[in-house]
Amino acid sequence: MNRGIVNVGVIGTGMIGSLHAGILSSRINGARVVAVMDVDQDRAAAVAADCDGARVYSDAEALIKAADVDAVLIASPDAFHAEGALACIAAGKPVLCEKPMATARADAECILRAEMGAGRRLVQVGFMREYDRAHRALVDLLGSGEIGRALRFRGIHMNPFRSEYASIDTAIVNSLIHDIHSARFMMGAEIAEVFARWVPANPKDARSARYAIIHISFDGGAIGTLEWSGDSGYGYEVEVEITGERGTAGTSSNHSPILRQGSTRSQAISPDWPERFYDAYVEELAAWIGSVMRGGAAGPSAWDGYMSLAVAEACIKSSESSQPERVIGMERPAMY
Ligand code: ISE
Repeated sequence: MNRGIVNVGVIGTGMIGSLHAGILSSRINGARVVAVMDVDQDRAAAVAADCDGARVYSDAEALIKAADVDAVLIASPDAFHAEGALACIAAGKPVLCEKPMATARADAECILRAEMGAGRRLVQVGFMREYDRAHRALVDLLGSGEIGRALRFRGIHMNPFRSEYASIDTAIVNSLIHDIHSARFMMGAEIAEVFARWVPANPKDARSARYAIIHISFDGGAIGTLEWSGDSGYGYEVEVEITGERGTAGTSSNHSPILRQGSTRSQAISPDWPERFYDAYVEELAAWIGSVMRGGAAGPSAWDGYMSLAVAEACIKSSESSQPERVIGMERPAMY
């Protein structure tokens, strides 16, 4: 690391990779994007041009090993996250790995074990809701004891249509994984059991997913639901509501004005996640660069990446068995 500047390599320059690269080069003091990689070289070149002429790579491993890359941001398609994170740990480089950390619990366990072998945290997982102001305010309120012990979690996650939610499996591993993590971190307890029900997007394809509700039970007895849509028909919304012994509290995230006009009362809703969570991404990246400068990693850890996949695996099992399923995971290692 050079004179307090963290040189970042970005792997994957799709929607989220280009958003991260743009924020790193324009909003984060002390960060510089020096390399980008994508199989689509034109797309990578366009992002590099906006990052002060960063170098363009076609090979992720070469970017990770480049001598002037201090830290790596992985935003490639989900199936490539695990191998990228493992290569970063092997190279001793801090990595912000987009969610999901892997696509299967077994691969997440390899990352966890590799990081434990390295003896220090190098991995931060891109669960950016931890940096969202509305989520933080709710966590603070719970922490203050205002509503007492949390008894029930309700997560709402409405998406506009995107073709990648082809099946309930991808809906769980790519999208509901955020809600799984939110439930764990906001309730401060692990999810012990899940029961997945959903409505297919295509009645002729039972595993296609339009609307899902996952019932969850936490260690310690609290319960909850994660409600998800892959085609809200109106835009993007994420809300959380928690009921405690002495009251119910929820996130308040829509700050658009309420407009009364022409016998109508209306309020704009974010079209999609880049608009809703832009500020959270800025906070997330600022925190990540800060922890890299201090020589470590903070925020959502490889343990969070691993446990969220353990819960996701149980959700998929429940979607196949039509039964509640226990979450199977290892004991939390002392390092986390
Ligand atoms: C997307 O990949 C994200 O991470 C968004 O936050 C989430 O809301 C969306 O469903 C995912 O597809």
